[in-house]
Amino acid sequence: MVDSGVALARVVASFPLKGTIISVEPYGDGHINRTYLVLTDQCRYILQKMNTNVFPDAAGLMRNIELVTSYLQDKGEETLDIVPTNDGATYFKDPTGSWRVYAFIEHTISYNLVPDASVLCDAGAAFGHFQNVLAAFDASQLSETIAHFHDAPSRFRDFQSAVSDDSRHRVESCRSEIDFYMAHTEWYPLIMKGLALGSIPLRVTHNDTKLNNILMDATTHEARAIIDLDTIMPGSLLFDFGDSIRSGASTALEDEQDLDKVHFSSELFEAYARGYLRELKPSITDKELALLPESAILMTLECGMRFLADYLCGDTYFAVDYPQHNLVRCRTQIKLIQEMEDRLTASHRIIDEVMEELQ
Ligand code: ADP
Ligand code: GN1
Ligand code: MG
Repeated sequence: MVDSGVALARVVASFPLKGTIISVEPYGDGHINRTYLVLTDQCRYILQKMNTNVFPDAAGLMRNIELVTSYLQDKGEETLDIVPTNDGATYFKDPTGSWRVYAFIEHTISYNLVPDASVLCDAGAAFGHFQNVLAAFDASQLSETIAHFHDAPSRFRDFQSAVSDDSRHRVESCRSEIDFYMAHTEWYPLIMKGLALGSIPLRVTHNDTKLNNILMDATTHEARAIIDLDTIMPGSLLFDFGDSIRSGASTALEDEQDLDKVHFSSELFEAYARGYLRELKPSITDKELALLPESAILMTLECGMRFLADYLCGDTYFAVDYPQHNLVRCRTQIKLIQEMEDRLTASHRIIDEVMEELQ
C-alpha cells in the first residue's frame, strides 16, 4: 500500500522544511515503518509514517526518541535529529496516520549485506560504543514501546498460536519449518531466564541491531550513526550482539531464495566480535561473554520464528513484497542457525582468541 500524493503533500506541509519540495519517494529497506526521502531544492529529509500497529503509543515512542537523541547529542554522538512540526510537536497526526521527520544524515550508506569484514568490525565497535554511551542513561524514563519484544518464550507461544489457528491455511506449506522451531524449545528461555535470575545484567539496549540500522560514512565506510531507535528499552546486551550476528555475519541477504548462497560466516562473526569486544571488554560480564555464540543462535531462532508466525498469520507485521516473502526469510534464518549450531565450539574459540588478543 502506498500513501497518496495528496496525503503526503499535506503531511509534508505540516513540517517547517527548508526550501521548495521537489519530490517525496519511498526510501530504504526497513520492515516496519513506511519511510520516504523528501528532497527540497535546499536539502533532504527522512519522512516516516510510524507503524502504529507495531507501536500503538506514538507519543510515548517519540518521547523515548527525544530523550535518547538529546542524551546522545549531549555526549557528542551523531544521531537522529527530529524535525518538529509547525506546532512544535515531535510528530504529526492526521487521519492517514502518525508521521515524523528526521534530518537526512548525509553522505552515509546503510548495508543490507556486509561488503567486507572490516565494515562489520566497525559496526561491532559502533554498537559496542553505543552500549557504553547508553550505560549511564536512566532507563526508568523510557516507556516500553513493544512489550515482551525479545522474550523468546513469549514469541514461541505466539508462534504456537499462529500454528494452531492456521488462519490462512498455510501450515501445510511449511511443516518442516514449523517442526524445526518446535525442535528447538530448549533454547528459548536462555536469556530471559538469566535476566530473571539476575545472572545476566539488565542494561539499556538498542534491540534492533541489524546491519541496515547503522549508517556508515559513504567515503570511509566507518560507522557514523546508529538509527532506528524505536526499540531502545531495558534488555540484555546479548539481544543486541546476537541480532547483529544474525544479520551481519550472513553471506547472503535475509530474503535470499537460493539457500546455497546463505552461510554463517565465522570470519564475519570474528570481525564483529573483535570490534564489539574492543569497546566492551572492560564492562562485559563473564556470563555475557560465555553466551555470545549462543545469543546469535537464539536471536536467529527468534527472528526466524517471528517471520514464520507472520507468514502463518497472513503477513500483518513485517512488510512483504510477495506472498512467500516471510517464509523465504524464515528459511534463510534456519540455514544460518544450522551452521551456527554446527560451529558453536569454533565460535567459542573465536571469542576466546579475540579476548586474548585484546589483553
Ligand atoms: P524501519 O523501522 O522500518 O526499519 P528505519 O528507521 O530503520 O525504519 O529506516 C529505514 C531506512 O531508512 C534505514 O535503514 C536507513 O537506510 C534509512 N534512514 C532512516 N533514517 C535515516 C536518516 N535520518 N538519514 C539517512 N537515512 C535514514
Ligand atoms: C525489523 O525495523 P527493522 O526493519 O529495522 C524488526 C526486527 C527484526 C527485523 C528483521 C520493531 O527491523 O525486530 O529483527 O525486522 N523490528 C521490529 O529484519 O519489529
Ligand atoms: Mg530499521
